[in-house]
Amino acid sequence: MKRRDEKLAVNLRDIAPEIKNIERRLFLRQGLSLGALTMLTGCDLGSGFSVQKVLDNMSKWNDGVQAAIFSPTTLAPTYPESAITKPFPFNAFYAESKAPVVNRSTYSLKLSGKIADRKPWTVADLRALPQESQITRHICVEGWSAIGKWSGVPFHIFLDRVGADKDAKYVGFKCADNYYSSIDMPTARHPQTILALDFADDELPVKYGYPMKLRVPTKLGFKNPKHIVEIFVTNDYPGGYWEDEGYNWYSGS
Ligand SMILES: Nc1nc2c(c(=O)[nH]1)N[C@H]1C(S)=C(S)[C@@H](COP(=O)(O)O)O[C@H]1N2
Ligand SMILES: [Mo]
Repeated sequence: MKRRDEKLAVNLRDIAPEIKNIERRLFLRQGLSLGALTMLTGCDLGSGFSVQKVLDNMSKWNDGVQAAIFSPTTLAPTYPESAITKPFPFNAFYAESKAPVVNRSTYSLKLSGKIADRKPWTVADLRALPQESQITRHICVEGWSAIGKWSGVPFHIFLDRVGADKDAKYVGFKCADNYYSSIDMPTARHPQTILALDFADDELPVKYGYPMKLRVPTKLGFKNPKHIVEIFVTNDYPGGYWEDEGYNWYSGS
C-alpha cells in the first residue's frame, strides 16, 4: 500500500488533468480513492496510464460485480392496472415524429450468430408462441420512470425455440432506427424478459417500438430496444448505442 502511495505522489502532478477527468466521470464521487480504483481495475499510474483504460476496466469490473449480484430468478416488482402511467412517455435519440415506420407487409425478424434455426420470423409467427403480460416500471437514466403494460413472447421460450446457444455470453439487438443494444444471457433468459408485441393490450404503436421491443424490467430503459429487426447471439461483446457513449453496459435497474 505504501509503495503504491509513493508511486501515486510521483505521478499525480503529471496526470492531474486526467484525474480531473476521472473525477468528473464519477468514480471518486462514489468514494473510491484513486489508489483503490487503480488496484481494482488492474491499471497502473505509470507511463502507460490512460483515462480510457481505467474507464474501460472500471466498467468491466462494475459489470462483473453487478452480474454476481444479479440473481437470474429475482423478479422486478409488478403493479396493478391502476398504477399504469398515462400518458406513457416516449423517448428515443430523436423526436417522436421521427420514429421509424416499419412496413408490416414486408417485415421479418432476422436471426444470426450462435442460433441453430436462423429462419426469419414474422409477427404472426411470434403471436403463435405462448404470450405473457406484465405491468412493470421502466426507468430511464434521463431521470424519469413510468409504469406500463407490455405483452408478448417470454424471451426464454423464443430462445429455446430457435436453438440459441445457452452458453453464449451475449444476445444483441439491431433496430430499424440503427439503435442497438445487448444483454447478458442470464438476463435474456430471465422469466420477465419478453419480446413485447403489445403495449396496453394493443399492438405496439410506432412510438413505443412497432413491431416489437425487448421489455427487460430488470434493466434500465436504454437496454430495452424498440423496433427490433435483428437478434443475434454471440461471445463477442456487442456494446450498444448508449453503452458505447460510456453508459455502464450492465445497467441493472
Ligand atoms: N430503437 C430504439 N430503442 C430504444 C431507444 C431508441 O432511441 N431507439 N431509446 C431507449 C431509451 S433511452 C428509452 S428510455 C426507451 C423509451 O421507450 P418508450 O418510448 O417506450 O418510453 O427506449 C429505449 N429503446
Ligand atoms: Mo432512456
